[in-house]
Amino acid sequence: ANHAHHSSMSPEEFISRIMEAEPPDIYLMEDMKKPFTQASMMMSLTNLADKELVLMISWAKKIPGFVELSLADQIHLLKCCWLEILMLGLIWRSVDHPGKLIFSPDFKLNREEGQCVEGIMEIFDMLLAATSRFRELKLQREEYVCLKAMILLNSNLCTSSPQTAEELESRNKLLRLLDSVIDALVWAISKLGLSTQQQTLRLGHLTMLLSHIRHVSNKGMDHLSTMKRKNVVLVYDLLLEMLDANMAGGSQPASSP
Ligand code: AOE
Repeated sequence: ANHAHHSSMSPEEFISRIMEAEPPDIYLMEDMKKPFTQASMMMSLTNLADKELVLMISWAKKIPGFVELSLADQIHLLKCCWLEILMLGLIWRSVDHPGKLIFSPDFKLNREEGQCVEGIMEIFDMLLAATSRFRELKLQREEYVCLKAMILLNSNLCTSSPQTAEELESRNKLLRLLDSVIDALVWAISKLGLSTQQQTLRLGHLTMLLSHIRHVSNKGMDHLSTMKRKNVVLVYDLLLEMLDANMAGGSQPASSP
C-alpha cells in the first residue's frame, strides 16, 4: 500500500487511520423472544461476540503497523485482549444511555429487567459502573479509538519474553507502535482545550480505567468458561479458540455443581 510507516505519521494522521478502521454496527436480526432464558440469553451474547470477533480481526489489521508484527505476536495479542476490546466497545455504545447496555442497535439490556443468567449481573454492574465513569469523563471518540488500540498492543507486553532475534524485533516494533498510540491519545487530549495539568490528569484517569476493564474481562472469561463447562451454551469455533487461549495454563475458575 502507499501508506506511510506509522512512525513518520503525525498523531492526527494516525488517529484518522484508526478511526477509519472502526468496525460497523452489527445487527442480530433475531426475534428477541422475551422473556429470555439463561440459554437463549447466553446464545444471543455469544452469537454476537462471535460475529464481532471476525470484524475485530479486520479492525486490528487496519491499525497502522499491526500487520508488520510477527504473525505469532498478532495472534497472541488478539487472543489476550478480545474480551476487553468487546467490553470497551460495549461501554462506548452505551455511554449515552445510563443504566443500559447497548449490545447492538437491536439488542439492548436494562438493569431492571431482572436476572436470568447465573453470575452475570456482577459483570453487568461492573460494566455499567465503567460506563458511568466514562460518561463523567465525557469520553471523546478520538480518545476511545486510541484506548482500544492501546488495549490490543498492551495486552501481552508483560507475559511474553522474546527469545529469538525475530521475536525481539517484533517486540521492538510493538513498543514503537504503542508509543505512536500513546502520542495519538496525548494529541487527542490536547485538542480539548484543557490546562496542561488537566490534560495530564485526564490521561491518568483514562488509562486507569483500562485496569478496571481488564478486571471485568477476567471475570467474564471465567463466566464464559463456566457456562461452557455446564453446557449452558455451545461456544463456536472462533470464540472457543479465543476462550481456550485465555484458560490455557491459567487458573481454571472454581468448579461448582
Ligand atoms: C458479547 C458481546 C459484546 O460486544 C460484549 C460482551 C461483553 C460481556 C460478555 C458478552 C459480550 C459475551 C458473553 C460473556 C459476557 C461476559 C460473560 C459472558 C463472555 O459469558 C457482556 C457482559 C454483560 C452481560 C449482561 C447480560 C445481562 C443478562 C442478564 C439480564 C437477564 O438475564 N435478563 C433476563 C434481562 C432481560 C432483558 C430483556
